[in-house]
Amino acid sequence: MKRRSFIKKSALSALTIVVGTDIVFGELMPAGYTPLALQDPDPFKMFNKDKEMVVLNDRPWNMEAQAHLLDEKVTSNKFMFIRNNGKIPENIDVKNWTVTFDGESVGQTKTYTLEELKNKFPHYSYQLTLECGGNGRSEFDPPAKGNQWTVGAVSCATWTGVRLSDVLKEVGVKNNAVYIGYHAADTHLSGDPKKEPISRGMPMDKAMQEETLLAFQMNGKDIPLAHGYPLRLVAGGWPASVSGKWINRISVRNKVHDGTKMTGDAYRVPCEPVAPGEKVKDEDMCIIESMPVKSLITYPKSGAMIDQGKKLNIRGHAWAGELEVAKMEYSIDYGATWQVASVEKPANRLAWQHFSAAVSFPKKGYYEVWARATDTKGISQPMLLPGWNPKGYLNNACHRIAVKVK
Ligand SMILES: Nc1nc2c(c(=O)[nH]1)N[C@H]1C(S)=C(S)[C@@H](COP(=O)(O)O)O[C@H]1N2
Ligand SMILES: [Mo]
Repeated sequence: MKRRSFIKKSALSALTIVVGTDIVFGELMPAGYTPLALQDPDPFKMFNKDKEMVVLNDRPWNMEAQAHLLDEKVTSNKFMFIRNNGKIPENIDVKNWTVTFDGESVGQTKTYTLEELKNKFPHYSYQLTLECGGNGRSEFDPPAKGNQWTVGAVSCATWTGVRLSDVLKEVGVKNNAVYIGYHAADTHLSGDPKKEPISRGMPMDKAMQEETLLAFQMNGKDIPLAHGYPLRLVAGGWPASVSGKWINRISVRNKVHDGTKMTGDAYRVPCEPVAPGEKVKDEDMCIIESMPVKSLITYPKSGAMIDQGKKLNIRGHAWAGELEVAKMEYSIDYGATWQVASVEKPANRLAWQHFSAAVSFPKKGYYEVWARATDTKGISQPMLLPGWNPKGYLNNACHRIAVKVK
């Protein structure tokens, strides 16, 4: 008779920890068998996310918040959206993590360990707004391919690290430097080691801004794995795709970086407005830089009820890419008239700003509260959709919540 082999005791106790409870009959589990609990991992547990986060894709992992989950002034990990283009790196050896500076326009090619970076350069902390270029994509018509983000692919956490500019000054940058391009440790879904899931970058002047960090902490702790542990670029106010996670190489380029997702329709929009669905020539596409003015009502949750005669206190955040938000307004009549809301100064440049208002309603019934931010150049959010583009980027339409007065 063929003997069945069973799982080893040590392996069983490790499994128990992962599953989070006793595995009854665990000693009868065949050796080499993967319990279903591990075959289908719980992303909320795995990434330490709130149960109300919404999973848009599991290959790669993409997850967004709902507006009311983003009510905190500084976003905690539990509510931070995840946008991955490839597979999250595994078995990170933080002691031996290095980042190499190279490229046509680097003064000298140089490699730093994480410890060297931390010890050599001063540390800075900033609250930085990171919004995926595709946030709001789900509303475009004709629809755009890609994750159907609604409103929740935005965050503003506190990031701590060294200034990219300090490191670039030490390695040296030639006069003909135009762009930096990042390379990272995540792997392509195809498994092909030669393919990078994403390798984007930024022009030198953005790279040299004092708020552009090579960060090793988020909200005062090690960066969570899904958000780029142990080292990520953070460039607030620009599409978050510029903020490379799991960074291990930065190239100083003598031309616009041409890595994966720098060309074609990726993170590029028509330089001039086009009709919805129109084909756009490659040379008429421009790389997205500063993100447009936008806001989000984070309290109350859409569907709120209030008694007649009472005021409804609303609040939320507003941001404007490289600019500041100068004015915040709300409307309860579908944009026919607008009332001013109060808006705070940002904690630092490129941090989102908090707004609030006490809203009165004339009588019982159904209302919508629409919020609209205006930046320091006088540009306001569009009430409904902004210009269409092939990949559905930059939807900064006014956020809206439903309210019933009873
Ligand atoms: N290495 C690497 N960096 C990356 C990505 C990625 O897939 N791999 N995704 C980018 C995109 S498109 C976005 S919107 C942000 C998302 O950051 P988050 O997952 O920490 O919220 O990371 C950017 N940095
Ligand atoms: Mo993104």
